[in-house]
Amino acid sequence: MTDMYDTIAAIATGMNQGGIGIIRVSGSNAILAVDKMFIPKKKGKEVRQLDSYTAAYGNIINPKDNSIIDEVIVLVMRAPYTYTKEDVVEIDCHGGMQVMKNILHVLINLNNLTEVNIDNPEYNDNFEKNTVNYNNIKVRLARPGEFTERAFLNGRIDLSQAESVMELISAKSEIAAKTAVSHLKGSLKNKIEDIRNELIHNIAFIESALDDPEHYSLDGFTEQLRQILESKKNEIDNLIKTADNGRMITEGISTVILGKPNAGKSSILNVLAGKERAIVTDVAGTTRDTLEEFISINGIPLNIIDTAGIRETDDLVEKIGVDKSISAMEQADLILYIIDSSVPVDENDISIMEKIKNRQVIILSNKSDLDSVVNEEDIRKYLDHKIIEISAKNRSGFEELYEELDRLFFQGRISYNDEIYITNERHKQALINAVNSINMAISSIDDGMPEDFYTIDLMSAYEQLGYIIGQSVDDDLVNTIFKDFCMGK
Ligand SMILES: Nc1nc2c(ncn2[C@@H]2O[C@H](COP(=O)(O)OP(=O)(O)OP(=O)(O)O)[C@@H](O)[C@H]2O)c(=O)[nH]1
Ligand SMILES: [Mg+2]
Repeated sequence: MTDMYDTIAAIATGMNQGGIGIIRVSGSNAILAVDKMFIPKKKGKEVRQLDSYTAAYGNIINPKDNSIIDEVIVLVMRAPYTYTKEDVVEIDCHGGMQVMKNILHVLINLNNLTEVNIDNPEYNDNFEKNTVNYNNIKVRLARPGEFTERAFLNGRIDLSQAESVMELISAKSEIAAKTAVSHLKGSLKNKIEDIRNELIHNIAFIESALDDPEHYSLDGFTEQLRQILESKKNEIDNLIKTADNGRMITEGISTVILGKPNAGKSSILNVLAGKERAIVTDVAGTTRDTLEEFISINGIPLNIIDTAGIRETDDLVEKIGVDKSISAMEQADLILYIIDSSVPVDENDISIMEKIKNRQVIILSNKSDLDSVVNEEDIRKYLDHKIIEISAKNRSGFEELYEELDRLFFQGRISYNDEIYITNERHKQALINAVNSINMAISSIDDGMPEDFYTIDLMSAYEQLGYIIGQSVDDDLVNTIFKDFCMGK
């Protein structure tokens, strides 16, 4: 990365109207660049004079015409104890978009200014500024994710931690945020490093023994190595197994509301979402298209999909809707199957129940406020999942649904404790490749192959694991990862 030494700047607080806005500047010119355009209210509070992690109050001016752009607070953080390990200055201004753009514009054009206007009365007060050499102070606009990329390239964090910054920013639920923070703190990195250390230790031992058979003996070593490899393989396999939960944590548990027309699916979505999200009418076939809503119930992230009621139909549009319902059902982690308990189970119900019997299902027997004509036996012929009586109209029975969700996903499938979750497809693939390489090494041991034969596979497992934390990854990969970040991060 040839532009690694440029000083970079960006609006860090997003492109929206807020109470305050922060412009972040990082690199060797950061302090002098902001110094050039900042007039402190108090003498001695020039940016260049500030200690690390101290702030000063004053005006940002355009040095070209001395006009005041905004009243700000600047915060100086000196290398190496900063986000990027470089000098960082943050300008804390009045959040307006135009103001932030103006400050950024001046920053990245500082180098085009010939001389600082020394006729500025503010500068005269602050005559020291005239003795500072501001030549060649260049700042350019940061690329998305470039601050975090520098934190990685400067070795402050590994790649898995850098990626978790992105996860944290986009976390849609408490549990997703917690997982991202655990990655940020290095939980995954530490785990991967432990496994890699074990591998490299054994590779080194084999290499030494082959080079120097007099001092290192490989007698009995392969049996021992085989055991170690089995145990490391299990550890990696366990990580891979968390990927499903990891995906549910970050994207939400994909939950489809399924049932025949008029069962009350959209009414239930509205209760769950706490707002009138979907149209509800007594016309069977109201919902024509799938509709998604992200909600969090007791911290459990659910991506809820309301669907068109499933029935045999000749209506072309409704048919497309029904096909979409079925395909959403096929991809779902969880199905909420809605039965209208006020009308008998019919062939539409039976066809749905047959489709979902081997899936993760909670049966909601809706309209419990009306007289029920559906017996438990009518359902039990097809499904043996939990049945909960609810009424979308009276909003009753939902507590029991929430408890069931809790039971399924916290105590059952998602045991949410200090476990590390794989939330990233790239990490999962690297883990799978590492397991494959370890498996090859194990079969070579079983086939009695010479040691130098399987060190190649062990080395490849070591490298694959290295990709997760960003060891020997190429620039293209680094660029791809950081380009999905937002500006200013
Ligand atoms: N009495 C009673 N009526 C309900 C209840 N839930 C829904 N309804 C009514 O049932 C009708 C259908 O509700 P919807 O929520 O539109 O049903 P749906 O399953 O989404 O129907 P489609 O979109 O047509 O497949 C509406 O008139 C609702 O007011 C309930 O718990 N009790
Ligand atoms: Mg509907």
